[in-house]
Amino acid sequence: MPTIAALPYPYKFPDDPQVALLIIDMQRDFLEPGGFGEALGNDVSRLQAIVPTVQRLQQAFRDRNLPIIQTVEGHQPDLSDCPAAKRDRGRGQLRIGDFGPMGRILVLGEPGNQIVPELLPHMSETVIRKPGKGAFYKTELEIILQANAITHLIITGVTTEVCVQSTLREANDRGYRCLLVEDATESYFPEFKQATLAMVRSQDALLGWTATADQVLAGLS
Ligand code: TIU
Repeated sequence: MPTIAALPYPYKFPDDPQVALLIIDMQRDFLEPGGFGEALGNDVSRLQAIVPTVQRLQQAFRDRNLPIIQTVEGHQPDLSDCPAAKRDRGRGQLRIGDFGPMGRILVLGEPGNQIVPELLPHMSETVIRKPGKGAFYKTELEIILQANAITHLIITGVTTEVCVQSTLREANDRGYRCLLVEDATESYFPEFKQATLAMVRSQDALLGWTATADQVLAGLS
């Protein structure tokens, strides 16, 4: 049985691997200046560092013909799927739907809403567009996972304590076994990333497992 040397104990998946790579919101809005992340007052530069690591995992899954699902956080141009409570939040100059340096902030199809060039999906790969932080909320993700008999999720992306953790918790409640890749996720706040990793694997993997990308790659091959 394939096994990844994870914390708090080894992560095993079935002999016929029903494992998918989930890449959360690696979009320009969060990784580049001028997007939603910066509009919220964050220094976005630290998120760039994980791109090569996510890319290595993406290539490994492609090489093995294993499923890869990416998500993008964004709203319809008329903002009909953006609750007032989300749009109103914060005290910055730019809000969701406003025109910024990369087009309208957090609106689907705008330049800032594109996945970073290094991680662009192939035509055959799934991209889930989501209006919330969790990737299961008002999306087709669960139907796609069920249709492909996927039971195990290797989770990467940004930001660790917001969309990544929301998605991991949603997935765990739905019965998926989640492993969060330590060096393929990042936060604007290093301490929040560390806290998330600790809480995911606490209580003997109550929410999930964590491992490095190298450990995941060693377990896959
Ligand atoms: N602000 C922040 O840290 N994150 C988000 O708003 N969305 C995601 O995490 N993708």
